[in-house]
Amino acid sequence: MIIIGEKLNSTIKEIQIAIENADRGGLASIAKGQYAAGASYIDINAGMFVEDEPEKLAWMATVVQEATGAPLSIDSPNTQAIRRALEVNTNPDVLINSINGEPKRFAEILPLVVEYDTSVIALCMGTAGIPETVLERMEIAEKLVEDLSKAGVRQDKIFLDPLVLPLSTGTQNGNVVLETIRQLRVEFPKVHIACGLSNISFHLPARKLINQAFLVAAIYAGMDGAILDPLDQRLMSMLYASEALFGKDNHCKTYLKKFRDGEV
Ligand code: THG
Repeated sequence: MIIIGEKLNSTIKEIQIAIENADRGGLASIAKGQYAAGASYIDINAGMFVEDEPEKLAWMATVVQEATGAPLSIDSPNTQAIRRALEVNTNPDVLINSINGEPKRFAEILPLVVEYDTSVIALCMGTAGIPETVLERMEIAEKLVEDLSKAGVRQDKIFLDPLVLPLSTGTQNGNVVLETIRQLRVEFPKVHIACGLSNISFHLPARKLINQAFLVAAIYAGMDGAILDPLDQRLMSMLYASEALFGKDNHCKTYLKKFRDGEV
């Protein structure tokens, strides 16, 4: 499972304050914690700083790299901010979060993917926003994979994000995303599938419980990446148990190791 650590996001108040105060130590310790807890990528997001986003995101990239050397997931709607973060990035393994089927966004981000030889999260949405149906998401995913492949992006550098809508706004929203994952896995065996977990539980109590149940089902459906909080030990335990259960952990090696290390 490719884990993208979500904690360094300016929508979290504590992180926003740490960025405002240029608190290197604070950010560095959360980055180190996530990396030690098994994150493959550290997501950085400075979206709350609309005007200063490019500068803040580049600063976050520098701090995280100096603290951990970890691969970054550069999370921004702002092309200039992504470019600034890529300019200071030193790890050849880097993920742009994200591109989508909207022609303007696609045309802006693709040159960065190619120039910096990055991996990229491709959202299953186009100009009309997040589609209601599985079929519409599949059609967008097909075009994204085709267009990225034509530009020379290898399939194992593409992460399709089926996009998660809250259960609180639609009873079938869980089924829609799980069925999208299942069909994506059949159609694109070599492409990664990753999504953020927490949208599913928006506006519900005991959110972590719903997020955990969703994680198990999504792994079963074929998801092999997730944007989550790797410092949440219960969630990570559920992840290791699920990978063992669904035949993704040879001889339960990872599960056993995590148990011995006291992480499960
Ligand atoms: N897909 C892609 N990128 C994304 C998302 C996605 N980036 C943003 C978001 N969704 C994923 N990142 C976060 C970051 C923080 C929180 C939720 C999603 C968050 N954190 C709280 C905290 O840590 O204090 C609470 C965590 C919790 O509920 O346990 O809310 O879907 N491509």
